[in-house]
Amino acid sequence: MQYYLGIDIGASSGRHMLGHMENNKIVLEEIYRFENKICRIHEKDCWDIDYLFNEVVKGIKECVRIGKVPVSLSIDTWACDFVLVDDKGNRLCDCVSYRDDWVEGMMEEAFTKMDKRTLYEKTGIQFQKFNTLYQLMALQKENPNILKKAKHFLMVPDYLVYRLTSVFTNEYTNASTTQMVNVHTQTWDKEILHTFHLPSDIFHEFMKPGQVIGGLCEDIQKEVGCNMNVIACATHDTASAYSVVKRRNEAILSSGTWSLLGTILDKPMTCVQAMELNFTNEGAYDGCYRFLKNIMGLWMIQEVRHCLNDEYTFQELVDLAKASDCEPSIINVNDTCFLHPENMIKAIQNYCEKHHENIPKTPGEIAKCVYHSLAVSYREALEELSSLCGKKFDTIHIVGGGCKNTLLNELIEEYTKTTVITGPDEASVLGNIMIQMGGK
Ligand code: LFR
Repeated sequence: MQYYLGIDIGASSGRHMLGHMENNKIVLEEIYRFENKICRIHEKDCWDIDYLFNEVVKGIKECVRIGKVPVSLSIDTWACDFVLVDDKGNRLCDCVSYRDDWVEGMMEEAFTKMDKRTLYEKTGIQFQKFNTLYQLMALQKENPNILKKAKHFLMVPDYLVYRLTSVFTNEYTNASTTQMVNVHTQTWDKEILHTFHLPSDIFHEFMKPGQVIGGLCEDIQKEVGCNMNVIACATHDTASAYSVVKRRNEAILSSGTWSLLGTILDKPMTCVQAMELNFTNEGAYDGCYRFLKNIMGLWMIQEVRHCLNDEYTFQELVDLAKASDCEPSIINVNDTCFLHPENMIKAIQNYCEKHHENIPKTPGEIAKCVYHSLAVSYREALEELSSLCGKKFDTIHIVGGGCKNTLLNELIEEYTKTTVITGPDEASVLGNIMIQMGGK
């Protein structure tokens, strides 16, 4: 039996899943799961990258322990975040999370160096205040020496791969989200790097999904007790998730901590309208483009749940929302006040007060407000997608953990007047494994 190990790390958890072929179908088996969360490190909201690496290794060991040694592994994670490494392979900075506010004001400053239109025409990337480019500007301001010492710029999966293999590489789909990659040539944009005083030699030539990066380095081989190939999948989780939808011309919603609503295009769309609606053209696993919009997503309800001391399960929150008979208050989930509020419930209530909506109070009312508002934001994004692509979408294909939320699926059908197709829920890890298997 040939096993392939997909390691998928999201903002709230990571998982190791083994995949193998059985009767022409990929069978997945969960081997190991671990928690992930934003931690306060050196007064910033960060990912504990050393902890994540240790968990990666623990999960590999678990495969060995149960006697299912994979032929290869690949890692996918969220995008935009990075670390810098020096010539000896030492990490020079913390892995700051895209939710930290160190990027405040950077995007506006960027436009004084390169105008917004040029940046969009070149990269096709949406304007989010946490794009890697703006994070690098924040770092430059705070501690310019770090960039001077840096020899390697690595996105989160690139860094984990480096720790496993000793190979420095940048994988294309994740790099495409940095807003420093030319969308037309699919290479680092030299003019952007130059304009923003970024040393071009720290950015490596791209690995494309499917390429073998190398074997495990000796130390890791000793620790886990075997060797295997490390392969570049589409290391951006959304790119791996989108890769499982084989039908073209469909609206796709990758539903997890973020909701990513869009479609696959053969050519990037960088017109003024696409820029104004803030659609992004991110790299897809096969060289095409994921033309999509970021929507705040299930982060909203995850944070509501934390504010309620994790007393309710997600299903209980769904049930309470269903049972609530109030008119749902509708909020703009994409308002930046929801990106990382101290208290999500207060943020929702303040927003409602400011916008003359009824203030939801009970857990059921709050959950109802979130689910209805998400569905409304999907409707808006779908309408924008239709107008940009010049066609109507009759179905939305929902992949990722969020597709198991039947209430949300019903609301999406109701608000968007489309048919919802769901699954797989483990889309990122399945995409990851399919790419390792050679795109089966
Ligand atoms: C989803 C995701 C999105 C990206 C966001 C931040 O997990 O990767 O695609 O915009 O996280 O990196």
